[in-house]
Amino acid sequence: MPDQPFLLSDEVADALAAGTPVVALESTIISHGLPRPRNLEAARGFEAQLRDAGVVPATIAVLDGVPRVGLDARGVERIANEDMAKASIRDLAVLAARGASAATTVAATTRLAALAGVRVFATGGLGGVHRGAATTFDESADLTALAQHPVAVVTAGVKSVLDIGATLERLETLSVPVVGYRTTAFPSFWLAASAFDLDWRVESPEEVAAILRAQDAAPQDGRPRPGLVVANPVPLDLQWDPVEHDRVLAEALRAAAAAKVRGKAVTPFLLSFIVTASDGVSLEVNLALARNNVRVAGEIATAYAAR
Ligand code: PSU
Ligand code: MN
Repeated sequence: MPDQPFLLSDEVADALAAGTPVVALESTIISHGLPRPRNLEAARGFEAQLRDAGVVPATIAVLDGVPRVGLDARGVERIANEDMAKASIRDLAVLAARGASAATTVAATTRLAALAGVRVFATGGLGGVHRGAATTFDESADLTALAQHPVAVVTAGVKSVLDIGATLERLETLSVPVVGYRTTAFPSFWLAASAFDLDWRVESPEEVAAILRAQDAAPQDGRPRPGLVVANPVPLDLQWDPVEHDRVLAEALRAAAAAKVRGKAVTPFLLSFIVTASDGVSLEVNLALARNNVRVAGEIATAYAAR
């Protein structure tokens, strides 16, 4: 068993020591959220996008039992091409004991980023409260992870396959702040808006960095420090056609119910069903919104590092 809870790559360790901006990237979007071979292209693309902006990428995954913050090229290939489990926070110890590999969800990535001292994280869409959660209790650990770790996640809202209203209510209860990035409408992943409005709108990376610094300056009384949700809508001209979106979504929810998909298989099932049922259109939108999140996260990390 490893004697360290996680391993930092040399590149990420050097960046953190030097105060160079770093952005965490999750691996479940690569292993379970995007189809091969576009997933490997995407994983490499997100890293290249950050490097081009002078930001060090920290892609996070568990390889052979060891949580890694920052992967080498081989590690990036492994998360894209190996069949690995999808790991939340609770799975980390089991993986360590078995020496097994897994992609990390937003929850597990948030925790590992926090342990490493990475303050900004880019994902595609945050997990949340599933429809029917009142009876299934299916609520992503992404929400509780953000209540307990000081990491800002840049997300295109949550997928419309979730119960968006309930997700926002839970974030309120959990005291996780949510700000709209140049919007007052909470985005719904493939669409730039949803029916839900936000209290706070920010206009610039500097404004987000100021919120992070204010969080850092808050009294530390032993209570877990919360993160921040930066809701960053897909650009309007790149969003999915709303009519097609509604049609395919309804079909996907019916298919998931018919196939009796449950628990952590629900999100990957819906995403892959929707890619097929939309003839790949949803995939292009998914990649576009993820790139947009990586870009904004890089800008926020840069503003935050410029202290
Ligand atoms: N949203 C996406 N693509 C994804 C995910 C969410 O558009 O791949 C992944 C993220 O890793 C997120 C996880 O943390 O799904 C949530 O899974 P669950 O609903 O089982 O908690
Ligand atoms: Mn779940």
